[in-house]
Amino acid sequence: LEMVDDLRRAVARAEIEIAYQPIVDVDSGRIAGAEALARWRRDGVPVSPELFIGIAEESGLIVDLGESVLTAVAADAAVLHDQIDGPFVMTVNISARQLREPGFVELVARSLTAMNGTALVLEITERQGIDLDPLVLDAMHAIAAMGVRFAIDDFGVGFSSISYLRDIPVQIIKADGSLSHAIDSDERASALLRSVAHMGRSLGLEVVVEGIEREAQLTVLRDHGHQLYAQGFLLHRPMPIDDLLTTLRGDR
Ligand code: G
Ligand code: G
Ligand code: MN
Ligand code: NA
Repeated sequence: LEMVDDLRRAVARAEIEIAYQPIVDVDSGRIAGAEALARWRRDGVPVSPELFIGIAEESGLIVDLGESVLTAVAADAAVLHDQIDGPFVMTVNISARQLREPGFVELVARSLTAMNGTALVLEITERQGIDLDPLVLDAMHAIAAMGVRFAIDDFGVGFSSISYLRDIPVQIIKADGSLSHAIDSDERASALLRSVAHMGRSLGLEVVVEGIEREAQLTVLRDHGHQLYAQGFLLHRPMPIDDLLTTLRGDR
């Protein structure tokens, strides 16, 4: 059987699971939020997200998969809001395709209400480029008007990232892991990341640095002098919601 058929069935049966990777405020060391990452086990065997998200995008299934992810995240966020003190931000990856769906703005509105006070960020990647036609921009502005923020994911590896910052309502940059890879060993790498962080700051954006795997990389971020957020295997691996709740209880 084709993988896309199995994936379609898994989405219909709500078998897509969510792993949450905490996002840490570098200065305080505290968890500020988490990124929701879709996970699929096909006959018990985990399928690489790169693979099944790619298949979902090519087949159009990403619309139903994305709805299933947002709905599941909203339910988890409501539980989190009841059990954990203080503000918390859930970030969810979306595909540009979803922004063209007539029902998407309404889906986001419903999900936000269900989240019960937890903040929502939608990550869009510039990897394949986003066509910024009026349909997409109108949807983004309608969603932004609800208080949902947008993040540019994989920032720095695409081809039109800087013009996006001018043209779309974005409040957060997620610096791609390839930018942080050598910041603890290579002066050019750390200068480049510093420049991205300064640019974000001068545009009034929050900056999340991805791919932090070593203490020495975190030290570079701490020495940066401005508020940054970090995400990476050194800090926390993606985890099930129950583990996230346990981790947050220890963190607050
Ligand atoms: O979980 P992992 O880091 O392997 O994710 C691989 C890729 O899949 C990343 O680019 C991530 O943004 C993407 N991804 C994970 N979950 C989702 C999702 O729910 N929707 C979309 N559109 N992309 C996702
Ligand atoms: O494209 P996006 O940024 O959404 O991808 C998120 C993916 O990055 C997730 O699949 C997650 O598992 C992965 N990831 C998170 N932290 C690290 C890290 O420190 N190193 C590497 N190599 N991957 C990471
Ligand atoms: Mn992401
Ligand atoms: Na990224």
